[in-house]
Amino acid sequence: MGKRLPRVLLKRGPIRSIGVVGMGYVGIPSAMLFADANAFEFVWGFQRNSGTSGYKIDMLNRGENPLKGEEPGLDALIRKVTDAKKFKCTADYSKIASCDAVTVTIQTPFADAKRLEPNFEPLVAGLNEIGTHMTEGTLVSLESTVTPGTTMGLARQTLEEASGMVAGEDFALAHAPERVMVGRLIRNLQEYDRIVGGMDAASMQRAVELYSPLLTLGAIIEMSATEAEVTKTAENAFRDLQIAAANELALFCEAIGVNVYTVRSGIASLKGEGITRAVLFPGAGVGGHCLTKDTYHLVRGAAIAGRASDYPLIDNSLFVRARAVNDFMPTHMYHLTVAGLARVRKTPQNARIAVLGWAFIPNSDDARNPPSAAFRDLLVKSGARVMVHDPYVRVDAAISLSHDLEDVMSGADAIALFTGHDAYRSLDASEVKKETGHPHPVVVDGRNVIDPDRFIQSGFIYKGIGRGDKNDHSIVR
Ligand code: SAJ
Repeated sequence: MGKRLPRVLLKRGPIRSIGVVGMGYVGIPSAMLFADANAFEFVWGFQRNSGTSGYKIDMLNRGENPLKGEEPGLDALIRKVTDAKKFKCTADYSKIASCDAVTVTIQTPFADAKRLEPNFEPLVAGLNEIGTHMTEGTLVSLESTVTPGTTMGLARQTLEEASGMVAGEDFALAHAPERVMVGRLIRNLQEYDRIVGGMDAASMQRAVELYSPLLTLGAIIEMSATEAEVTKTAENAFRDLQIAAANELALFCEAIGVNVYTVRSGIASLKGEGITRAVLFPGAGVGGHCLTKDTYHLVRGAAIAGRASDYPLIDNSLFVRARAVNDFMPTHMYHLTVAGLARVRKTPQNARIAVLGWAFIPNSDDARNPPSAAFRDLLVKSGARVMVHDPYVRVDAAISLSHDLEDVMSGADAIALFTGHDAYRSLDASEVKKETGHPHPVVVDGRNVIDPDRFIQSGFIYKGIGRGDKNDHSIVR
């Protein structure tokens, strides 16, 4: 740790003004919570005035919430802190000069996950702006999910080059990954433990001063910046791995003709001191913005660290294998659909297929990396006509996405359930069959939302992920 930084921070005094760079799902709620904290005087929200997201600047300054979907407490909080003149959104990065602490909440998608190529461009652009305008004694805290080694590598270099200052001497640097989830952004920021990775003791102390006022139930967990990066990416890689294990078990149960859900509850009955079997749920695939990329960030970390070790090469990584299992599930849904159609001597060619669910999680409009997309593409390639329904996602002619469920199911030779929206749990088998107009339509359940026997008794050809006990049922004429 540099000797100079503690003195510089002492001279600067306590954190009073904060800058949050990137007004998205992470930046907006955290900026509002910082602004609402008595410990701080003012918060600048920085947003590039780009064609796609510049509109957020005026919305936020009018006290309006630019995020879609239900976020309890957020609308009121935005109005409260803007009325109290404790928050302002701007595209003018020079205001960073007045910030004692700057948090970076810029997205880090993968340009090409298969080649492990992340797109760090927006992040580097943001870091350059911060470096250009920040002043001595500023704390920069990276919240974006990054490849382990980025904070102490790329981020540190970019900030030092742009500012002409030295991290750990002239300014403090930390990584404090976000754990927000759509639908509970505010609650998560207040109640989840906060991993804080300072590059040195002074940076750590400064970051603890910044984040402590946000926490109600959550506690601060201190570690190094790189350990914080590994924690964040690994916690999602582990979730993806657990889902992949459930998916592989489901495929196995189909292969030997048993019900995976019976097996799952059997496994879950093994309880006791220190015994865990977190069997998650098999399904039609893994979508979203976190699990689909964080494994690749994690694994890439070993490559850029460049240390000789026994760590498996990328294609041997268990985590990357798990990604492949989860990415196979939409293809498995396609195979189940083809097998179902074959039972009534149909093929996907010219068939009309209804996809129920485009959002990647139930009862949400979040359609980032939807597993349904891969399924739809396979069917279109096989000459099928695909209609999509989702009650939450915006209507989209390009993928024939409609909010009219009857219309989407009308004439369908097969219906594939991709998202576990509550609306689909109450589908009435005979009603649905009437909508399709076929004596033996196919139904493929990717999220265990319907009762197989009800649909089989109504004359459907049923296929379900993990339902080896039902998938070869006799057809009820
Ligand atoms: N999924 C399954 N089986 C399961 C659980 C999920 O197939 O048992 C699928 C979902 O259908 C979805 C995908 O996986 O397509 C991702 O679902 P998710 O519940 O993991 O939701 P995410 O992607 O929003 O994950 C976020 C993560 N949060 C952060 O990165 C801050 C993750 O760490 C959380 O564990 C997760 O939310 C959560 O638990 O809600």
